[in-house]
Amino acid sequence: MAKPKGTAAAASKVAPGQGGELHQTESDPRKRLTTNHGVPVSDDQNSLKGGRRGPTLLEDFVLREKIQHFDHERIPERIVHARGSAAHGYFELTESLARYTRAKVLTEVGVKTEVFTRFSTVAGGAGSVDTPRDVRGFAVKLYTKEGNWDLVGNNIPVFFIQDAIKFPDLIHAVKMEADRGFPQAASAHDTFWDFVGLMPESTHMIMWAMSDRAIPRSLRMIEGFGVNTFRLLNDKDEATFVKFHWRPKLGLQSTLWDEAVKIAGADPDFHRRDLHDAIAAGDFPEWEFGVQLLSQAEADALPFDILDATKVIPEEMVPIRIVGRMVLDRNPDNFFAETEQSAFLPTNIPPGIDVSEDPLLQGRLFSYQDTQLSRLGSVNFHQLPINQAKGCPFQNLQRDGHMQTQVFAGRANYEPNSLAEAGEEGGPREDPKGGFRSFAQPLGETKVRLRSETFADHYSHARLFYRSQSPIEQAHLASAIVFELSKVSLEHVRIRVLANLRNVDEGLAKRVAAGLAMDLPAKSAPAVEPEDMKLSPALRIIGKYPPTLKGRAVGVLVTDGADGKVVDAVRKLAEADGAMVKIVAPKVGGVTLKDGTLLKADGQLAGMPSMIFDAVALVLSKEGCAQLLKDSAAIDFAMNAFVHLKAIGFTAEARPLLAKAGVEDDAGVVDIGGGAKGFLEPARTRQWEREPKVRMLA
Ligand code: HDE
Repeated sequence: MAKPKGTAAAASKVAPGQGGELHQTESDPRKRLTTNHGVPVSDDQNSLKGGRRGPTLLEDFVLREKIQHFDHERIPERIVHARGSAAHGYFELTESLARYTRAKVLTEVGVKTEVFTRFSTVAGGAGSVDTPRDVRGFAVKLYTKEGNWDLVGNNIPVFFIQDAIKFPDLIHAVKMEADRGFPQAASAHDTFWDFVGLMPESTHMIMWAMSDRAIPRSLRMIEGFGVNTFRLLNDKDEATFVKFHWRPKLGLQSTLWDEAVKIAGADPDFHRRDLHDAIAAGDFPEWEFGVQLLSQAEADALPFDILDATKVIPEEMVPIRIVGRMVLDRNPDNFFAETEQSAFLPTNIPPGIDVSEDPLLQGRLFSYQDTQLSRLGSVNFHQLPINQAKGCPFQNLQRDGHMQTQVFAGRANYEPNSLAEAGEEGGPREDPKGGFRSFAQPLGETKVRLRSETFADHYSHARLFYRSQSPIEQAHLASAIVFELSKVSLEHVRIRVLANLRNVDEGLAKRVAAGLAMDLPAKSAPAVEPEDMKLSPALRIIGKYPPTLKGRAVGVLVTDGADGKVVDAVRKLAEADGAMVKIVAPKVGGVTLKDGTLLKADGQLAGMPSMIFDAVALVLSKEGCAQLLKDSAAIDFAMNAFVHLKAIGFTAEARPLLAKAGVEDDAGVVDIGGGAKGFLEPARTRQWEREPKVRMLA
């Protein structure tokens, strides 16, 4: 190989891109590139070599430091809830709970408390997609004046298991199978359903996980629940049981299964992008904060045990009191430093809030503190900026450890001490009155390793959930179980699940068996016969979101020669109702409209399929439509909008495309050539009555 010509000095100046203008020398010390130890760097483009074409020298500490730091950039991902998206915001109390608690965050009306909220999927890895069928984590860190309060919840109010000792088994079963390393971010496989079939206590949670709640439309449209029962403690140390709730202002909304699967391909970051973009656009997501409060006597009177996290307290039984709100109004500046390094601990509770004896919660009290050590690598993880107690300083006599960032002055690192008597700083002291106190729960029972008999009913609440759903939701739920069990290769596992389902609802078991083309097996024997509870319509999704386009997206597909007036009319109408409108065109540069003006596109057709919109409009010219008939992306655009039960507005020129995509006329397919008004009503909701025409449900 011929040596390049030129002198060594000339060669050393050649930067990637040749221009060198982005790599100018910086003499201002505040802007100068340095090593981690502050040594200014003269050349960030070339390593130090033994000659122009010679080997790189070990001496090159600039190169070594840069590469070494890069080599160690990744830290272990969370063992569960690895994939997450987060935002900053504030919590504001609207009604004081002073009668029940002395926690200032719940007594000082109008005071804004800074929060950091992280949403997550549970089973998938950090790089998995946003829309699998899964529970969503809903973890809120409130930086209160009395220390951080981490309300580490989910979007489903119950859980799979009753005792923390089963958590590693549950997670091993649901994650990718141990020998083959798949499936990723999916519960539809042998080991998960094997565990479920053998653990009837998971049945209630399975109903929720198979419902459309597990395939949310947006993180801005999920509910949040503290799940475990906590206590509030007032000034007199009197206790009240409490369940915590978050309610999205945009209403609870979901996708359809076929849609969620296709979104995963179209935009794996669908939820992360949606949250980020909404906040960036100033459309801040908001939740109401609510509590269900119960005295000991009220808890004792319930026909189930509130310490059992597989049970829900229907709001028809104990109403939810809305006492505050949370607004997320700022995106993180740095994903790693904030979203990734945030550490949530159910043990972070200010004075006036306390845990209960729920055996699931009790295990969590250990796990979260512990797991940070392998993930963040140091007992000082609370000193990371995102985890610091910002509302009040932390001060104690714990010292040193890996990555200690504090410089503690003085000798007071033990207590009691009398250093103050000699004029030295004596250090912080305990506060018996204002400090955290645990509820004086009388114990005094014999040590046992068993499950309370009050936890034995595994089916009444599953039945309550299933029977409380609307017919559409019941069909979706049954179909979800059919889908998941169809991916289970072990027949005995499917049979066991079916046998358990008969305890929930015979109709459900029959539907699932028919969907699998399997015989219905004998009913499994429940530990306790389930009871019929009063149905709870509040457990439904349908009807829980207002008919509005607020927070949703409308996609307008256009071609050259399209009528700009129709595009404008759709945009005006949808934006006035709160929607974000995106122009989709065959080419990203945009289209030339009928009147000769250029309309810029927000995205190209193949990259902006209709799955990512809540309603679509097809504003085409005759020639444009003729072109699109040859493009499967265009046909899919219309077909998917139709089968995902979305409103489709169209101009007459788009008719051939609709026909080719199999779109049939119904109330949601609206001619907007003469005016867009008729498009609004159907666009605000899904066309449920269309579903039987486009999908075979169980
Ligand atoms: Fe978690 N869970 N969990 N979990 N959990 C974790 O902690 C655990 C449970 C929840 O955005 C881990 O920091 C046990 C219920 C959320 O960073 C780990 C048990 C609920 C997040 C852990 C449960 C949750 C986690 C992994 C059964 C709803 C993400 C990383 C006893 C109330 C927080 C971490 C974030 C994360 C343990 C059950 C919610 C391993 C042992 C029930 C939202 O500590």
